[in-house]
Amino acid sequence: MDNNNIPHLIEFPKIGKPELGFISVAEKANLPFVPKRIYWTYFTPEDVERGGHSHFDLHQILIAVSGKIEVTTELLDGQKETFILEKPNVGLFIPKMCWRTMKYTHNAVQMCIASNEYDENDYIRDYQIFLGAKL
Ligand code: T46
Repeated sequence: MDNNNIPHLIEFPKIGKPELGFISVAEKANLPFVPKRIYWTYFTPEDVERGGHSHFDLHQILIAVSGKIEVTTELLDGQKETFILEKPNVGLFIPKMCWRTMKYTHNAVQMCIASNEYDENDYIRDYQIFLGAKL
């Protein structure tokens, strides 16, 4: 299976040193797709679970630029995984047709690098419809 069909972590360069701080960079050379949108999620109460959907066509990379995010993923073949994001230089690649949920610490800021513009028609928000979908 192509690596771009399964959720996986991407480590971005971490430039700097503890005495000065760090900078991480996402650019063409280390991204699996050309981004068309970037958005960020913040101040999510700790008892709220976000996500609960899949996308027909969208690829994404989630990065906890601050705080900690627990992400669960499920592919159509039933493969389930849980990822903890808590390093600002590490992102989670989420392919299209992947069900996901996210839980956040209150200080978490989730940056999402997305392969397409926002399109509500690209969402599958019903789990049973997701399970019945064919690739
Ligand atoms: C995803 C996970 C990881 C917009 O109007 N424009 C946008 O670009 C986005 C992302 C959202 N919205 C509206 C649509 C909904 O009314 O904001 C509301 C919440 O969006 P959503 O249900 O997608 O929120 P999350 O946090 O559950 O999911 C978000 C992404 O939207 C989604 O693509 O995979 O983060």
